[in-house]
Amino acid sequence: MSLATPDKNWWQPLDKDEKMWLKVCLLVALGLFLMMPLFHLYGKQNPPTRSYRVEPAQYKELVDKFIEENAVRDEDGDIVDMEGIPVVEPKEGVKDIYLLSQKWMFTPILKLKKGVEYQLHMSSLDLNHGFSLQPKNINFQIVPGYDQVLKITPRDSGEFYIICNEYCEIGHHTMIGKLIVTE
Ligand SMILES: [Cu+2]
Repeated sequence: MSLATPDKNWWQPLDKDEKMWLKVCLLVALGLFLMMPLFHLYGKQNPPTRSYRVEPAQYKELVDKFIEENAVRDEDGDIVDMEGIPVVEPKEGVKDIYLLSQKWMFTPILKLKKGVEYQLHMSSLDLNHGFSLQPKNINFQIVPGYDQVLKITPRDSGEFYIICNEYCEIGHHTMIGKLIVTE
């Protein structure tokens, strides 16, 4: 009956029920709006608050240096011949740790200690990538040209997978990294 004229003058002053529902909607909207600043102040998962402009090549140098200084073995267990993805265990006192994403891998495999606070640097060499830590509910965007620093303290030990959740061309579905947390 969309062609029929409404049988009431709907633009006349609102009746009691309508006013009540409008107030309910307004309160819900305000509540959701306030969640944003509250999550920022009290939430456990917040976006990086530090980010810097960085040239991809420059960032690659930082990652290479970090790997060189801290690598323990590659993913196949080789200690000397590091052809695979290196496993990096930050030395005692090293707070700044680096993760590089590029088509279609994450380097290195980070081996962290439970309960230790780190500054995780993330950037990309080529396209936008995603950092989704499984099976945890952590999800960030990795953008080329920016070094985004995330303060993290692992609370659980085990092996976790990093999945790229930003489509990055043909090999996107194979882009999986690993993060190890030891006791
Ligand atoms: Cu990707």
